[in-house]
Amino acid sequence: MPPRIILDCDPGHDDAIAMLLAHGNPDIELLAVTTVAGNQTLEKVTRNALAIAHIAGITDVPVAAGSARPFIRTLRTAADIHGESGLDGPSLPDSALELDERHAVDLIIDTVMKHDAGTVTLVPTGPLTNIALAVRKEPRIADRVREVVLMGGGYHAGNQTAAAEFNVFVDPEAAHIVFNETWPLTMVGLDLTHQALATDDVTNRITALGTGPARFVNELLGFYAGAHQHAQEANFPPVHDPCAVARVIAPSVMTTRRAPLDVELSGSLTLGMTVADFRIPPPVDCTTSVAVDLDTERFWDLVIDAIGRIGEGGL
Ligand code: PIR
Ligand code: CA
Repeated sequence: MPPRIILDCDPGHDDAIAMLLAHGNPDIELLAVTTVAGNQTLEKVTRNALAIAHIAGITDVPVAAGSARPFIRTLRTAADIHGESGLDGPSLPDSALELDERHAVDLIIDTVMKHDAGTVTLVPTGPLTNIALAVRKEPRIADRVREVVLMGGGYHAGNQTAAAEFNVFVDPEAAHIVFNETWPLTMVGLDLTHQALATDDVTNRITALGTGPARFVNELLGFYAGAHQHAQEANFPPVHDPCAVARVIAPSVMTTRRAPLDVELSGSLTLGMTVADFRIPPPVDCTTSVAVDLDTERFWDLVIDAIGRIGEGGL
């Protein structure tokens, strides 16, 4: 049976590509898409999620809106990278799809509880507000999910501050809850995702697919690359979020290292930093890991193959 995931996201250019990978790859089952404020406001990222689902023809997967702000802190968005809409670049269709009526937290809980224990993996690619709320509301999900494979954090440098990655920095208290739960957790952080660069070869291969969804992805990557060029003087932008999905589809696409993890909540320079304890050996009961090395070629093969399989998408 293919692994099943719930994608909790804040689309977001790379979140959009994570959705396409999860939908187009035959070796994973996308059970639900839930949204959280992060890259843009909840209203905007939710509209974006529905537009992406429309373009890709994701019609049989519930999409639910979740938390509009972090637990304690004021919402910070990433408009410098993702634009005013959260998904600047392509023109977005008015989606023919409707939102699930449930709050994202309830959709996550319902989905995990109705499937067999150990079969559902949570894949958060935005701030961790919904996931933290879900496990507080229904603590039984901690034993029931197979694993949490999240894009966030890093063990070597930040992107929002010197020490902190955006998703963790936006809602560090939520991240603290998620990282300290009993569920197995893999942190696919910046150390890994900065190996997933959208090079010219990647965009050329996507262009060659010649489909509507492929054009959509390249319009996304065009804006996203320009924003990184402007903000960070980076030649090719890191495409973070599909890395977490790829890890669930094909675990050997990256190497990982077991290490205890925690989230800094009080440092004046290090708020939102994820701290990995690399002293060896790791404690025998350690169930957290960090992603280290990406098989870049295989990763892009997975992404491009999935976009190809979506064909013209649509409804
Ligand atoms: C935020 C992001 C990406 C780049 C910047 N500079 C800020 C978003 C992506 O959607 C990804 O989930 C994560 N947050 C990377 O920090
Ligand atoms: Ca994201």
